[in-house]
Amino acid sequence: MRLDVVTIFPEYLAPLDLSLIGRARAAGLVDLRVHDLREHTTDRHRTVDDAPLGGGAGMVMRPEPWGPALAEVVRAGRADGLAGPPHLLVPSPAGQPLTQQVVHELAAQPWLAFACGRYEGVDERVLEEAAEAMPVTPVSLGDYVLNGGEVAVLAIVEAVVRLLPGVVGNPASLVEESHADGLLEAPVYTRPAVWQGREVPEVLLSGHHARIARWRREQSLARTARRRPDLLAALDPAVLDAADVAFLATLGWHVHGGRLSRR
Ligand code: 6GU
Repeated sequence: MRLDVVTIFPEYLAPLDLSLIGRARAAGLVDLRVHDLREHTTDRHRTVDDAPLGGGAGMVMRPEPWGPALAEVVRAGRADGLAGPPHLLVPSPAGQPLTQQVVHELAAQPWLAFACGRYEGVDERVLEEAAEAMPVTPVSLGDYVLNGGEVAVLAIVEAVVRLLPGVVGNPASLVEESHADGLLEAPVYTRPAVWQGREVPEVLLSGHHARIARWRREQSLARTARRRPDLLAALDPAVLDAADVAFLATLGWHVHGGRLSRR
């Protein structure tokens, strides 16, 4: 997978040399390139921002350097034999929420590019113009505000790259984790069986695989009901078996009109 990141702070992306992502890059599974937007400024002060037209607080990223910066990303990818264009992601608190489902869709793409905004955001015409040449998706990590897109890109790249074949050592771990099936995962434990007087749930030491699977399933349902009732309400009841439905009823959740709800 090819990844291009355009930013005014290339150093912010340094952690992508580390750990699992760093190894995936070294192994040639991902070709990640970071580009400095300021290389595409033409004025003496290498200005990338200006005041918002119409007034308001903060600064907006000027459009001028973005055209050539994105054109250079596309040109270089083509020269490297990519059947372009890339899918351009624009991190923004005003973007569409990034979910594990979206992450899976992104992991299936051959080429992603990221336009990191700082300040109050990027002049909207940059996105309009880019959208004539490539798919453009503003994405958000959640309902809070970061100072710029760089930290979001770190998160998005990690979420996507770990799904690529060969990156995570044991692919089974991707199936059991939170959000794989629309639920939060059950709590996990390791040795020692007693720590600070606290015991690991006895069922996990029983060796009884069916009982363990049922316990984990119920922990997963109960935790999701408590922490993320929105996920439970969005779940397709078709993924529930009779034991799930009976357990959820003990928590006050019932299937009604093809949906789960708490009554
Ligand atoms: Cl993707 N970018 C910024 N700047 N702030 C955010 C965000 C993204 N997601 C949540 N807050």
